Amino acid sequence: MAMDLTDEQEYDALRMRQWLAGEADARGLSRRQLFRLGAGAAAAATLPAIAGATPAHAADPAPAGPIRKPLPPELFYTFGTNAETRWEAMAGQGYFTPVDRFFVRNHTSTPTVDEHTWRLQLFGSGLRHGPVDFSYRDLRRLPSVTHEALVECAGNGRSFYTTQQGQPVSGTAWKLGAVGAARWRGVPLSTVLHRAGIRPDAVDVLPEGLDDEWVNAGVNLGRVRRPLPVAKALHDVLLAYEMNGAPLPADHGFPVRLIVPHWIGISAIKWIGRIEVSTTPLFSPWNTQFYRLFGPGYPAAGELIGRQVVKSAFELPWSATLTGARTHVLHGRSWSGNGPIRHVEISTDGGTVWRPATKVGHGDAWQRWSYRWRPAGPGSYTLRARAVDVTGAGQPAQSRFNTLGYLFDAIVAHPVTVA
Ligand SMILES: Nc1nc2c(c(=O)[nH]1)N[C@H]1C(S)=C(S)[C@@H](COP(=O)(O)O)O[C@H]1N2
Ligand SMILES: [Mo]
Repeated sequence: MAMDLTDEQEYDALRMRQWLAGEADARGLSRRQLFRLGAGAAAAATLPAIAGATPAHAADPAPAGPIRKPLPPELFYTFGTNAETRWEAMAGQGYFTPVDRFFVRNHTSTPTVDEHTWRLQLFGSGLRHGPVDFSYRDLRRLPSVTHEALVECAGNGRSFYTTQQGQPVSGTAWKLGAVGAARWRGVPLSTVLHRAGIRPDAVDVLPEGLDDEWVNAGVNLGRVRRPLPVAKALHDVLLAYEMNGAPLPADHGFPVRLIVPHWIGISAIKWIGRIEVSTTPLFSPWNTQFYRLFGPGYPAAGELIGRQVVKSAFELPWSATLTGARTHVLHGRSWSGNGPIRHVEISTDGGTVWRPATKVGHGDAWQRWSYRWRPAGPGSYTLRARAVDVTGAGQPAQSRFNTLGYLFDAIVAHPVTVA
């Protein structure tokens, strides 16, 4: 009977019913967006022009210096306001992704926020005694917890829709490097919501960033914000102020960001400034127009994305050259939004023979592995890795197409030359 609103499918179905029953609060949506959502109009009408595997969001003009940290080309591919980790830069690293190579996904640019004047403002119909503020010092004084968690963009792997499956999609043409693992320390969002006097009948929270408003295809969509069901917000979400043992870097949300374990990167609002707490469902373009699955076989209004899918990557350049037909130890990582990885298999012959990789250590964020490979001789090869998670979810040969290219989970064919 009780719905599991940490399950994004149930959450979305409920919200859609509430929407159609006129129970939703639609501030922040234009009348055109409302019309499209309510009428379930053809999803294609809401999409930016199909841009194919373009190197950046077609609609995003890149302002000068959107990212603060250095982006050396041996560590990153850069795409306008975004920077992707090169997987070869993870070779020889430990479990966590060092900040100097952690991917950055900015809608606009990294803002400068002064932690002395910063306030986290909570407000809305879901609070018992009206609006409440927390300073950085207030948060630092509350009991803290540490989570090992990934941040991964929902569009990670998007370019393979085009290069492997021949399907044009729009959005940043990431390979597999829009993901990173870190130790995040901060205050559970539940602690702050309870201190702020959250009402038992609150249903949604809407965290919002302090970065600039985002203009997409000439429409100002306002500040980056995406609702979370109260069930998830009270479950395992963190108001994080530390990343890998140091204060959050500017590009990753200083002074405070959300960490929403297992859910897509857009949930993890950086530079958080305000949280609306509401007794009526909330919507924003980030859960109506973007970060939904549109396309053949999906509902006209699209399907909400919550969790990430299963992926695997080799810690090798794209494409790689290995010297000598001798034994090479290949390293890589696999991960899933459903929980731990059960096993990983490797194919070096185009996907015919699969052999188990050896798991290396364990942790809550991802699974490291290694595989000894002795190529038969010099020549061209494709390496493949596929993982299965604790729920039995694996990696298919083909990923199910959606127009915005989210949730690519298929096995990736990694080109390698043995010289
Ligand atoms: N305020 C704000 N939060 C944000 C974003 C943003 O542009 N502004 N980008 C989101 C997206 S789409 C992703 S994938 C992650 C990326 O986190 P990172 O840049 O720390 O890797 O942040 C999310 N949080
Ligand atoms: Mo993202």
